Amino acid sequence: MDRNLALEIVRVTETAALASVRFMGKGDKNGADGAAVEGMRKAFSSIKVRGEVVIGEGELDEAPMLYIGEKVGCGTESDMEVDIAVDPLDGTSLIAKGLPNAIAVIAMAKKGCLLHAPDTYMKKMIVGPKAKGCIDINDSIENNMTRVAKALNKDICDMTVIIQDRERHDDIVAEVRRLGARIKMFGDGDVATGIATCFEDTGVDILMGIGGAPEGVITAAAVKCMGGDMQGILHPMSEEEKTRCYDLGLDDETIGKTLLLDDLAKGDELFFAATGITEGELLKGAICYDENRIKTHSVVMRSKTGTIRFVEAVHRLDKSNVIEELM
Ligand code: VTB
Ligand code: MG
Ligand code: MG
Repeated sequence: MDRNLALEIVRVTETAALASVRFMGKGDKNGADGAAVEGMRKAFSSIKVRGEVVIGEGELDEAPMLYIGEKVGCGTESDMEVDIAVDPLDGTSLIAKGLPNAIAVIAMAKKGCLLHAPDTYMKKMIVGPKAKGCIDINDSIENNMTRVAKALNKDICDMTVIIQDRERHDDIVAEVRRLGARIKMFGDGDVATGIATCFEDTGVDILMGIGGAPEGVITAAAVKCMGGDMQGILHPMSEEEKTRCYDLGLDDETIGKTLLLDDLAKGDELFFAATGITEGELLKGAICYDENRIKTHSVVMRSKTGTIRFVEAVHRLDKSNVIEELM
């Protein structure tokens, strides 16, 4: 895959962020989400790939744009066929309140390399590169923490576990407290927090808990690029969610299967990009300088070389047709 696609996809997440940041703190989740989706889709039209959305905003009948199965990109016969997974705005409730960690994300891979995850939950365990090979989602928290602590050359009590603040995680929280490790809770957005485990400067060592399955696949693409590790198990929480799994051809056995990093994001032809919308652990948010200029902060990665780039960009609203149309 052309390495420059990495830089192309940053434009896509940047545009989503620019479009949705206007909704910061306005209490309008749907408005912010709609703007991000529209921004992302517009930016896609100039990317030379033959893309198919495998993780998007839902089925055709429920999502007008970036629906699963939608063809995106302006590629022709000679251009690469790719799988695309998007979350134009991960953290709609975050942006609605102006809280940290809302991001626009995209993962792209050679066709067939991203798991077509149903819209349900996923149990996840994620660590950074130093602890690769040390996690087993079916083993106890204590055993996992012991192995990871050893790999990180830390005591368990100096480890920080990042957990989404939900009742469903009460057991995990209690067990981590019993073991004496630190906890950092977050309200929403487990793509940003999952990725944080792979950057030592965030101080976050491991993510545990149940979040969105689509977000899980997107996170896996980034974790792969960074050399970290992740395991997941699909975790439907209602009959309706189970039906969604069956509709995708999954049976009970497959639903309960442990998904390794390579099952989530296969191979070595993966790209990932994220742009901060509100400020976060890893990325600053989109900042409005004046009526014509907004600055964005993004990260873009490519698995083949493992290059991680942080891209700061100042966007001139008066000089870009795409962006101007969105404002
Ligand atoms: C998860 C997580 C997302 O929403 O989907 C979560 O993956 C939903 O959990 O990053 P609840 O149903 O308990 O709210 C996010 O945090 C934001 O979309
Ligand atoms: Mg979203
Ligand atoms: Mg999301």
